[in-house]
Parts: sequence; C-alpha cells; structure tokens
Amino acid sequence: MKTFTPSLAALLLIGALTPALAANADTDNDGIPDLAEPLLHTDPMNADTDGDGMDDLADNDPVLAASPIVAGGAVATFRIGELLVENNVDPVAHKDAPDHLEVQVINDGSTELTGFTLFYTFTDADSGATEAYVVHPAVSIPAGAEARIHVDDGTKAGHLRANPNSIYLTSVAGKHVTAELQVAGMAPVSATVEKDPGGAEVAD
Ligand SMILES: [Ca+2]
Ligand SMILES: [Ca+2]
Ligand SMILES: [Ca+2]
Ligand SMILES: [Ca+2]
Repeated sequence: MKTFTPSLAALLLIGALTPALAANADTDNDGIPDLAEPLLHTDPMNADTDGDGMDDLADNDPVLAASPIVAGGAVATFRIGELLVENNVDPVAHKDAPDHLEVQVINDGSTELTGFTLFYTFTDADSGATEAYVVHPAVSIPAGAEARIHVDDGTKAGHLRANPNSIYLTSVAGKHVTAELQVAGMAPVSATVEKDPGGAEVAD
C-alpha cells in the first residue's frame, strides 16, 4: 500500500492558506505570540511591557522594571496632588471613568516642567506579586499650573497605555500602589495609595 507523503512545498502552501496560523500572530513583534502574552502577564501591543528597555522575550522579568529614579538633586518644584487607582472621573463628561492610574502633578515653581519619568508599582495584597513599570509621560506643565497623567487604555490623546494583562486589571485582590515621579536634575517625588479589593471596574 502506498502512503501519501506531502511535499514540503505542499505543506508550506497549506500553511499559508490556513487561517489557524493567525494563532501565531505577534502583533508587537517581540517574539512572543499574542496568545501567549496573557500567560506571561505581558501586553500583546507593547514589545517592552514594563518599559525598562528590554523586549518581553529577552526580559527575565517582563513586568518588573528596575527603578530608574535617581536619588538626590535639587529640591523638586512640583508635587503629586492626587494619586488615584479607582473612582476616576472624566472631567469633560463629569461622569465615572474606568478605573486607572491617574497622577495629578502640581508645578509650584516659576518655570515650565517637562521630561517627566514615572515609575509605578502594584503589589497584590493576596499573592504578594509585584509589578513595576517605567513610562515617560509627554506632559508639559506651565509654572503654577497642574496636569494629570493617565495610564489607561491609551486611546485618548496624551494618555499612556496600561498593560491589559497586569495584576491591576486581572486580580481582584487589594493592591498597594506606589508612584515616583522625577524630572532630570530634581529630587524625586513619591506617593502611595491602596486599592480596595474588587478589581478594576469599568465606568458605570
Ligand atoms: Ca508579542
Ligand atoms: Ca509584548
Ligand atoms: Ca522590558
Ligand atoms: Ca523587566
């Protein structure tokens, strides 16, 4: 009895025509397929989920960035007002906004401030797991003014994209949240907040 053995060319043709191969899609081109990113708690739309400069595949801790914050420097001329991780409000619609990290920054100085680095961490109160992220918000704050840094789905102008597979969005445990903010040459400013158990909620 003769066995049918498909040629390599035929297999490649079948592969190219099989939609199931889309399962291997790697949207952010970091070497980790989209379908595997949630298992690693990484972002399928961000090659460097934690922002530490190492792509997710090469990064031994892809959701744990080392702190880039430098101690010392001149006294900061800005401060963190509110640090929110729930009960956010949409200032335009005056309605609840989906829970997200929001940092109010107040510039008490006499010069405009720009070039911020934000380092933030989530620690899960039940599992003890910690994630840490570095982002560079593109905000400029005039002297005497304030601005708000938003880390959410990143679809609004000026908003940063949060990792959709982070413990902030996937665990319903309480979280201890820290934020450190720095402008080059100035001492860092920090704040902490506790997130109640129950998970991040979408707007009402
Ligand atoms: Ca990927
Ligand atoms: Ca990724
Ligand atoms: Ca990384
Ligand atoms: Ca890392």
